[in-house]
Amino acid sequence: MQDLFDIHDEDGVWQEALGSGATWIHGFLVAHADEVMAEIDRVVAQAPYRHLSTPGGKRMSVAMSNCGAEGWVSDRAGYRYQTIDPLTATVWPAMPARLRALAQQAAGDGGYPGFEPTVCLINYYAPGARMGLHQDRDEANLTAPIVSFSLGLPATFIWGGWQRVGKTQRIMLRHGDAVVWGGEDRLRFHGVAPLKDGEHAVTGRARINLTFRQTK
Ligand code: MD3
Ligand code: FE
Repeated sequence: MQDLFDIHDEDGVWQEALGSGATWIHGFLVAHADEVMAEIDRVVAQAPYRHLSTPGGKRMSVAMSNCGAEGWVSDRAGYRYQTIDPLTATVWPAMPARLRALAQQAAGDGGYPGFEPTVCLINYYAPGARMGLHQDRDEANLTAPIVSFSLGLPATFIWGGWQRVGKTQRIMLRHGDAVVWGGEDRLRFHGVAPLKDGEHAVTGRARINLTFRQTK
C-alpha cells in the first residue's frame, strides 16, 4: 500500500494525498453540483461540445469544450491553446466567476494558494468514451497545478509515472471529487478507462470532467 493520509471535514469532504504534490478532495463539489452544472450548460450553449481529432487524424471519443481566455484544441496541426474557438470562430466564453472561485479554493486546500486559472477544459464522456495515457504539457507554466472536478458517472482514472511505460495505479473518480495535481506529480502520465454505462441524476448518461489550467 501507499503511505496515504486522510484529513476529514465534517461535511463528507475529505482529502487524501496521492503523491507529494497531488491531493484528492473527495466530495468537494457535491454541495455545489447543481450550480456548477448550470454554469457548464451556459458555457456549452456558446461553445458546443465537439469531438476533436488527434494530430494523427483519429477522432477523440471524449467530446470537449472550453471557457476562459484560451481553449485547448487539437487537429492535424497538433495540440495547443488558442484564444479563438475553431468551431464558432469567436473567443471562448469567459470562465464563470463561481467556477474560478471553486477551483481556487480546491487549489488552496490542496496546498497551492495563488492559483490563477486561465483555461477550463470541459470533457464530456458518454458511455465507452476514454482517454489514453498522456501527459499535460501544453501549458507554458508547468509550475502551476491542474485542478480537476468530476461530475456524474464514476470513472476509473489511471495514473502512472513520468514515462509512458511502467507501473500504473487506478482510482475511481466519483461525482463531486476534485483532484489537485502539482509539484512533481504535475507531469505524470494519466488517462481514463472506457466509461461504464449508467445514469446519474446530475449529468444523465455521462461523466463531465473540468480541468482548470494556468497556461501563462
Ligand atoms: C494528472 N482529463 O483533460 S482529470 C485531461 O478525467 C485529463 O477527463 C482526465 O487528463 C479526465 O487532460 C483526468 C485528472 C487529471 C488532470 C490533469 C492531470 C490528472 C492529472 C495532470 C497531471 C497529472
Ligand atoms: Fe490530462
